[in-house]
Amino acid sequence: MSRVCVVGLGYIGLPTAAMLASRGHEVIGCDISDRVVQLVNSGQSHFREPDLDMLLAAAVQTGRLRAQTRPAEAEYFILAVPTPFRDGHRPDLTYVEAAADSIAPVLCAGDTVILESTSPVGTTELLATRIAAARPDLVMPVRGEPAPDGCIHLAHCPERILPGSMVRELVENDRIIGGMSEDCGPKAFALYDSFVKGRAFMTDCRTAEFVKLTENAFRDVNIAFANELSLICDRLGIDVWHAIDLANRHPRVNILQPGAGVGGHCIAVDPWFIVDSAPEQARLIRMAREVNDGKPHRVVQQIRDHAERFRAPRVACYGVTYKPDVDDLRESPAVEIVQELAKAGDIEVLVCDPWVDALPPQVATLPKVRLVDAETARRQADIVAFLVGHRQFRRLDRKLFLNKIVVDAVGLMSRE
Ligand code: SAJ
Repeated sequence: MSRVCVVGLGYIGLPTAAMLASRGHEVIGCDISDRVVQLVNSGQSHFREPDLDMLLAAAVQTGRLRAQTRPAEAEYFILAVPTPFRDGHRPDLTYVEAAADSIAPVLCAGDTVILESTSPVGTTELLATRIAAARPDLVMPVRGEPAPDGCIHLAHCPERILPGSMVRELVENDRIIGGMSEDCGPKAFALYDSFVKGRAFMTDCRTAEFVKLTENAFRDVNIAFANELSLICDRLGIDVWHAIDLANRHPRVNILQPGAGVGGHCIAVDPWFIVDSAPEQARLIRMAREVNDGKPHRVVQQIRDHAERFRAPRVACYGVTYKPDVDDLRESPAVEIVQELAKAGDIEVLVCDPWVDALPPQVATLPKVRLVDAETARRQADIVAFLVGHRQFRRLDRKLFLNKIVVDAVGLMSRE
């Protein structure tokens, strides 16, 4: 068993830390937030995720996981920090740099540093340069060359787990391990081997970085195709859900589902890293981002068109999270829709979502937005907008909405 320091106790770092502890490793979890550190040390998660609470409580109770605000000495370091973008969709690597700076003082010869954050191509090398600058006494591997004796081992092992199924996918998914040099991959693999049942595939760090970005760009492009079909079907008066269902009866067709837009902190972000690194070549990937980013505005327009006929329109928005059956609000297109609707001040917006117990901060201070239960929303609204297909909404009796104007961005009224 090893001593592992996990830097960043967010959506990826926390389940990973708890999982490692459950397999007998001694885990130090680090986070810059005192609140997160305190919660974790009391065995609680700061977000809802099936099976995580149990895993985490056990990890803390057994003393195998403890959280603190600074990294400590360990044989393995896993960096799971955010990699957002800044203005102009340029990658913002300040969290990776800060994580590198924070571990540098406690690194010892022979340690292994694994970057799990989804990163633009070249980030693992940047990490090496950053650590080398802070610790000139340490030997760093050079990409494509054999690792020198006693060097720091560096690898990119991108996370791939799906919010809502994280604990299961952490164990079952195959992993890509991209070593800085050939000897780095097996070092990282030894740690993952203790809990991953899926297969591990070795490659170099640049390929691993690219593969992860490709996975999310693939999904984004495919969702954009479905969203584009929804715009075309609106124009042609065809039920897009029914049309997709029928098209998917073809053995080689598998169209995804249109929605209110693409949210979350991955698919709406990562494809931009590819566009940023190869702007002239990544035309389809950029276009998919634009189609998906345009979808919330289209939904707002549909609602506004209906609202015109009311003097004081009331719109019920069903769902504000970024996707069904999670409490995660990051980059949520539904929040964007509520915000855009409410900003003009002429529409009253009733928000209902069984997964949240407070209005998202972006809309909480807007004057005409209220959080209500689903039944109140239905009774009081002139227009009902289905924005997220939560399971609680899928169970709603469609007959109750027959006398309402419905804008159904997620096909709740069309599905069998
Ligand atoms: N969505 C649609 N239509 C669909 C599927 C999804 O509109 O048919 C929307 C969702 O409502 C949501 C967004 O797309 O707003 C993204 O949801 P998602 O479930 O497709 O993906 P994420 O962002 O929750 O997680 C993704 C996963 N990547 C892939 O499936 C390729 C996950 O495995 C990654 O670990 C994660 O990104 C990440 O962290 O990168």
